[in-house]
Parts: sequence; C-alpha cells; structure tokens
Amino acid sequence: DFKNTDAAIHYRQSAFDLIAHNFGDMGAMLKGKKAFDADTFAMRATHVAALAKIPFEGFVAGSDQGDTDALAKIWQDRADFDAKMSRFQENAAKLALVAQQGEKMAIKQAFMETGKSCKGCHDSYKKD
Ligand code: ASC
Repeated sequence: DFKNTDAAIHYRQSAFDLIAHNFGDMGAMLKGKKAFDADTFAMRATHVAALAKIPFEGFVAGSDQGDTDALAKIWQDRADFDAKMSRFQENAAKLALVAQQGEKMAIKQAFMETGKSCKGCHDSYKKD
C-alpha cells in the first residue's frame, strides 16, 4: 500500500526513470552511438527485466490525478493496460535472456520488440 496517490505516482515514475536510463543506453549501443559492450548491455537488460515488474503496483485507483502523464483511460481499459504491461515484462525478460547469450541479431530483434511494447503502451495511455 501507499501513503497516498502522490507516493504511488512517485514510485512508478522512479522505476520508469531507471528503465529509461538503462534502455536508452542499450539503444545507444545498438545504434552505434557508443561502443557495444556485451557485458554492460547484458547487465542493463537484466536491470530492465527486473525493473519492468516494479511500476505496475503504482497504478492505484485515483492516481491519474496529480503530477503524472498517466491517462485516466488506464483505469477505464484496465484489462488491456494490464495485458500490455505483462507483454512488456515478458519482452524485457526475453531480452535479458538473449543478451546473456550474446547473439547480436537476436539481441537487436528482442530490443526492438521490447521498445515496441514501451511505445505501444505510451501511445494508448501516456499524455504526449
Ligand atoms: C526509450 C524510451 C522509451 C522507449 C520508446 C521505444 O528509450 O525512453 O519510452 O525507448 O521510445 O519506442
């Protein structure tokens, strides 16, 4: 439980910030903006897979009100939101696994799939 909806918003945003930092660095490596380092990439993928499980808890009733980009639509289309969140978690878990195996093409594919699940949810449920 959270003290109030602001605490829930802060909790989920903290996790998303950590996810964005790690995922962004992975993207920079894949796009050649920085050197690809397999160990660092795998570490970040493992972080994202663990962090992906965090935000869900913060989407408590009433927390579309406050300092948040979360749309009220989340609570109206709850089953779809939950499915999209699960999909993101599954894709992130797969990415972490593939990253440890070190096959660059498989890594790129899994990274793109994960990115699609970030964007898919943002397009439906995040203010732009
Ligand atoms: C990121 C980030 C997102 C996703 C999304 C993927 O690095 O901050 O929200 O990737 O842009 O399409």
